[in-house]
Amino acid sequence: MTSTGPTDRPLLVHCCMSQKKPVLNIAMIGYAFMGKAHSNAWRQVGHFFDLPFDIHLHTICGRNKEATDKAKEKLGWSHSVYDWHEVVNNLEIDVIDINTPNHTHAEIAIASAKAGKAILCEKPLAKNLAEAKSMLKAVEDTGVINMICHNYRRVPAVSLAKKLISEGILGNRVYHFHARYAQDWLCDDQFPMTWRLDKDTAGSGAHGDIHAHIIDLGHFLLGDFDEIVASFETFTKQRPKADNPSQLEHVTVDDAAQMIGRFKSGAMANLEATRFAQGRKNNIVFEINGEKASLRFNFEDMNRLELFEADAPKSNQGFKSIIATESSHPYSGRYWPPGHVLGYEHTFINTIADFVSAIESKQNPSPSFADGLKVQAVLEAAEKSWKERAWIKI
Ligand code: SOE
Repeated sequence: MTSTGPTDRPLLVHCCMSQKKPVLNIAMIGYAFMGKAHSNAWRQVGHFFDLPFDIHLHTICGRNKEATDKAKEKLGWSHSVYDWHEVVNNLEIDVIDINTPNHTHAEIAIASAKAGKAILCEKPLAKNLAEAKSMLKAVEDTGVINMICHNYRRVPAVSLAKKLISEGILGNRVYHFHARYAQDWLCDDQFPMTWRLDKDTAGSGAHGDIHAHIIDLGHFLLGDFDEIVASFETFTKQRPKADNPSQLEHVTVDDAAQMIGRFKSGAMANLEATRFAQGRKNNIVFEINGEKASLRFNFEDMNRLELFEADAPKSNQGFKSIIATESSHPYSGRYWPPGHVLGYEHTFINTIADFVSAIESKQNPSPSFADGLKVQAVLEAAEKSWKERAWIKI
């Protein structure tokens, strides 16, 4: 018996009573940090969400045979291949999950779209705006389901902030969005060169890697930016070569980025991303100040959302701390009873759960490639601003 698969291609469905749901065959390209996080999410998602498909970790793909074969065993994939064209051209594969260095996103995503695959792509969407536009055109021309993995939207406390904002908790006017994404893994000037420090492979440094996340959170929580001005810095200009530490190589991307500006709503924006904040391992903080309330989030305490309401009685007014683990809070009820806190890995499980639901409903999830393009437009406007030392309209 055959039926149409999740991406409307013929799918051989084994007729046996135990298999009540069609199988969604996943191929993942890349096996490093994000490959590990995504593999865990693909393995776990069906344990916590009622999905319309059985998820099969079909094939993992990487250029290094030994490392890819090891990742296949360790991360729970059925097959391993060493050329991404094999999974894109494999008719059994329904989904391509792209976790590769930024310069390969466009070529792989465009080929995957033409092959009719649903696509999940790590951020940033591309190296630059032109590539991002070509990716969006490819998925729009082919109609495949597409998503960019801005996983921090699906921290339950962040999704709760979005829900409260949508319900009007901030009042009619929002005054400030203040956000910072700070890491410290490059403070050691002997840390060797990697692809993330080379403009040809990464496109940019902290800017596209982590500024992208808080730009997306700005879009998610408060809407589009109107105009911005930005500045960048590369604190360590040269680093030891990974394969020959006695030789130095030029760092061709930013170590830190700053951006101020306005949202179309009129709210003021103040963002900063850095890889040089000693002690900040993966610290995302934002505070939103509105007419009626303020919201504050700190990823180092990711289950908590702080809320100040101006109309609360003066006698007990103050920031209250909401632990976003109630079943009524976004995603939280899928896991454990209240108070049993969640972690970084759950943001990927939540993201992939919504991606799989989108494949069934054939309705693009958010953030889609169109949202990823909006981030890319802000990233590029910021680089233009710094180059011209000028304010730029988005
Ligand atoms: C490196 O900065 C990195 O792995 C980012 O690329 C991820 O998006 C972030 O979640 C953790 O840090």
